[in-house]
Amino acid sequence: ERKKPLIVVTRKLPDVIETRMMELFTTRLNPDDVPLGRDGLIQAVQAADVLVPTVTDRIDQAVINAAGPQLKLIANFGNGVDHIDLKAAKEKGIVVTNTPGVLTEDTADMCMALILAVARRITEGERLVRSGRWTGWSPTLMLGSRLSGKRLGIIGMGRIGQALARRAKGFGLSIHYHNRKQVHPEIEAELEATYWDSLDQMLARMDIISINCPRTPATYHLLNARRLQLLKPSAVIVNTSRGEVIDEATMARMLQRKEIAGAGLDVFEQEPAVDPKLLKLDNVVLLPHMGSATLESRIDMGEKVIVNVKTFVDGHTPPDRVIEMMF
Ligand code: 8YV
Repeated sequence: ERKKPLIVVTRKLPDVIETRMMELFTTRLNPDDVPLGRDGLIQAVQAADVLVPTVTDRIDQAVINAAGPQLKLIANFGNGVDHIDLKAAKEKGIVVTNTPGVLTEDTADMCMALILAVARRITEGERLVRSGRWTGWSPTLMLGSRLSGKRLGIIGMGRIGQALARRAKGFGLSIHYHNRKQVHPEIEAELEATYWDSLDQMLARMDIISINCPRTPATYHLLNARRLQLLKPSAVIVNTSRGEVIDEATMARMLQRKEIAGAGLDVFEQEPAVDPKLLKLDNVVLLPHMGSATLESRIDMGEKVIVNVKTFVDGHTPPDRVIEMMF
């Protein structure tokens, strides 16, 4: 009789998902939710037939090389797979899957929340009230900037970018975007979105920039020093994608010098470390990578993982196979 495949899950997942996985497969969970670390990860890939990692597991070439021949599937819990060396996995015949589609709306909500929070100084105002230093209403207290009538430039017009555009339209923002290719004319018409083939030209004209592209070799430091300097000093940046898409140190310096007006950041280059300059600034809103952090998204993501694992274990091609990340 063939041995049942071992599924190793690297982090604590919602209870319903863990219970279901235990019913369906021989599953090794991580109830303490302490990240496995490099050694733990290497042990995991030596034992597992299927690994279920998250964004906090750096699965680089060395980890892939350390994997035993039984490891055939990496079913990522999450959309972005930039923490996985896809090339090394492919060379070893390991299939990689992700969880697209189910976190779109929640992540777009978070983009919108960050845009509002920065423009209307929501967290700054909250800090003032909690500090006990609020002395009462004044005509000039905490003046932010109006959203309606402003221009939003979306970098990466995939599912999340489009979901953000729908929301932003409702707030009276005009929608602009840069993408590797123009989206379908019907979608463009629905969103009343203007396509910019030139990212540089778009950057120079926007009031708000939102990063909604994956982190790929092509998008590493896409907003580098040169491009950040193209922004208007009144511009605001929002990032719910990956920290590495922006040169964080340069952005922090420019925010400090008011060369960029503000930023709403859910992701950072060296999570959980944040550029210390950012921590001191009132014109930035900082969140701990919680774009898709709703119970509903987490359960849907877990269900996607289960379908991918089950389909693969049953001998078929899993629905969410990732060949490469595109931008
Ligand atoms: C997750 C994310 O929280 O899906 C992604 O790419 O960044 C988030 O939804 C995290 O990656 C889970 O691994």
